[in-house]
Amino acid sequence: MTVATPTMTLEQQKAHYEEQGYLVFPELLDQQELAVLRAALAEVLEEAEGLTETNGKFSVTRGDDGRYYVRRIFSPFAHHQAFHDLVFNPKILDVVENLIGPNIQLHHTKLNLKPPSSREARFEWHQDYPFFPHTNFDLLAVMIYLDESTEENGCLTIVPGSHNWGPRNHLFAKDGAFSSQLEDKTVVEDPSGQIKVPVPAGGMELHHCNMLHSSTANLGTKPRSAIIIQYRAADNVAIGGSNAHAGNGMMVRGENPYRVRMMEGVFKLPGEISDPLQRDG
Ligand SMILES: O=C(O)CCC(=O)C(=O)O
Repeated sequence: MTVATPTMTLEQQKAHYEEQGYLVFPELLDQQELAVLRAALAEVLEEAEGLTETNGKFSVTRGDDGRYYVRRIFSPFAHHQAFHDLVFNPKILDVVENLIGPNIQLHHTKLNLKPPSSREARFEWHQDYPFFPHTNFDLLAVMIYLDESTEENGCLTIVPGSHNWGPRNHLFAKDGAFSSQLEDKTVVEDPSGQIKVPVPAGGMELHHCNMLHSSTANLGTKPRSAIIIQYRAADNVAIGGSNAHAGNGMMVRGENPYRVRMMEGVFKLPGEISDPLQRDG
């Protein structure tokens, strides 16, 4: 795994992102910043106590032990000041600006939780772009880890360089029973091109919208929580998928150019996906 550190120049970070489609910053947040986010998570989760069904704020799943667990908080940005402020954290935006330019908008936020005893809290191989196609590919996911993510508790697996293969067709799950997945799985059959990306608590991984990625269920005993922030260049306009998220289209840095940058191509649109968990990749 290549790890981006403060010793990697901005040029090197950009070159690595363009070639490999991802970057990792194992120590992005300090202990104080991490503690604030973890306290915010605990506070928001208090509201989900006793919940047995998914609602507009929480996606709930039943664990192997029969208990109910939250597996996703939708739009955490709107539910706690600490998550709101994280979206504007200059340490994140400096990295993002170097990759997609000075004018940056929020697309959406989500907070994925992998409770130890849930085989369902996994993600099949997918790319993000097909879930919310845009007029260009300057769209990326920033994952900020609130717990250490390891191979045991379901860290990300990626195919470095796969973002250069362009968007692939997906079979979109229409309800909670299945996870959306790639139509042609042969592209992820060869494990030699895949790497696991463990990240310490407080670290950041980011990946291009066409990066092929997946993650297993949590097979360990420790939870794995990560907040995901999707940013896009301000001249990258959504052309499909679900975009009705809190803060969608909000400028987080720079100025709105009120201009659209279009790419040529033919892309499958996701259509209507009723399950909110499946809608956002
Ligand atoms: O949380 C993970 O391990 C992967 C998340 C992901 O790919 C997604 O939410 O689209």
